[in-house]
Amino acid sequence: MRSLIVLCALAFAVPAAAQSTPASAPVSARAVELFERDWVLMNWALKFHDKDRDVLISPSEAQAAAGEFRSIADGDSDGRVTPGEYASAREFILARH
Ligand SMILES: [Ca+2]
Ligand SMILES: [Ca+2]
Repeated sequence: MRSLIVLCALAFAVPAAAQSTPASAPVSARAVELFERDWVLMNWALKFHDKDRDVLISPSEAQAAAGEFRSIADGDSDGRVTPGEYASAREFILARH
């Protein structure tokens, strides 16, 4: 009985794990990643969305580019880009631009 109480005390003594899941990255940061991962998309984004022509995709430029990419890629307009849709949009961009 006593050991149980000690265990409980220990359990409460351990600070609540400060491991709260990190807030999901802002959309713009993820948009930048999308282009950093894929040079085809990066070239396309630089060509059409590098508004200040510094040859860098800033978060706001990435967001605009990602928005356009999504509208190109989302063939069935369900609001999500599946890997298949992503691949065909990539092909489309590669062939056309
Ligand atoms: Ca730029
Ligand atoms: Ca879709």
